[in-house]
Amino acid sequence: MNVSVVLPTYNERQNVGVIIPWIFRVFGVCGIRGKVIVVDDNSPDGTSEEVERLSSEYDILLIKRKEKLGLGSAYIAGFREALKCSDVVFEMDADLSHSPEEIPNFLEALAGCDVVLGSRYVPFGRIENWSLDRVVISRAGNLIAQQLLRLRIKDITTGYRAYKTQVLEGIDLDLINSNGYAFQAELLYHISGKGFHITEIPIVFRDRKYGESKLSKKEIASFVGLCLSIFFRGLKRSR
Ligand SMILES: Nc1nc2c(ncn2[C@@H]2O[C@H](COP(=O)(O)OP(=O)(O)OP(=O)(O)O)[C@@H](O)[C@H]2O)c(=O)[nH]1
Ligand SMILES: [Mg+2]
Repeated sequence: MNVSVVLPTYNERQNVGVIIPWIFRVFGVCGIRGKVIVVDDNSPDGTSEEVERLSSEYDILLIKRKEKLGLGSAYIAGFREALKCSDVVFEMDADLSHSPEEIPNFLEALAGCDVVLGSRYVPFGRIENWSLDRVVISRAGNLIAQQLLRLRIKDITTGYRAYKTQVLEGIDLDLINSNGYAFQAELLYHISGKGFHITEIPIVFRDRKYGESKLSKKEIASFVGLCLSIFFRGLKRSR
């Protein structure tokens, strides 16, 4: 089984130096044949130079984009490459909020379903060190998405996920409109519409130590806008 981990990065120089070797350590211990696909948007802090340095040691594909084009389109660019060479595709934040140690748990759960979501909001899932306002924004975002998209999923906005390749092949990625954080919810909406089996497993989410969050008010507004537009108008789903 070939596994790809897609890591979108914007100003994550310090974090990639830790997370990439850590992912490959887990691959080694668990006997996983895997590669990391980094999608970097010309980070001014030199993230891509650090990734290039690491690629002399590890199996990394670096996709360099010219400017900050958004999280959603970064994932789609990474998925398109991953689909050429993988059976399983992971999404993971590069900022160490998601622990690579949990990769084997995702693979175990994936044996019985099509998509595994790393959930902060199922029993034994939790968040460490987040400020109250971040918890409230995340909880509210999930509540809004659950109601408006009619998804019975506890953590719709999680960015730690594993997909069987056929799931991403079965979705028309060109139909996804959201380019920012709303991408996660919109992709799940399409996946659940196709009837794929989605499972949530608990994860521990830790606040980033280095670098800054890219979650802006504009991103929050476009997330709410996506949920409302699906609720009122529906969205064309892939067939
Ligand atoms: N390529 C690319 N990566 C991005 C972009 N925006 C965010 N990312 C990356 O996507 C991942 C998640 O973004 P974060 O800023 O950590 O956002 P978050 O995890 O939702 O929020 P925090 O908990 O506050 O960090 C990180 O690895 C970011 O570097 C973007 O426009 N382009
Ligand atoms: Mg983060």
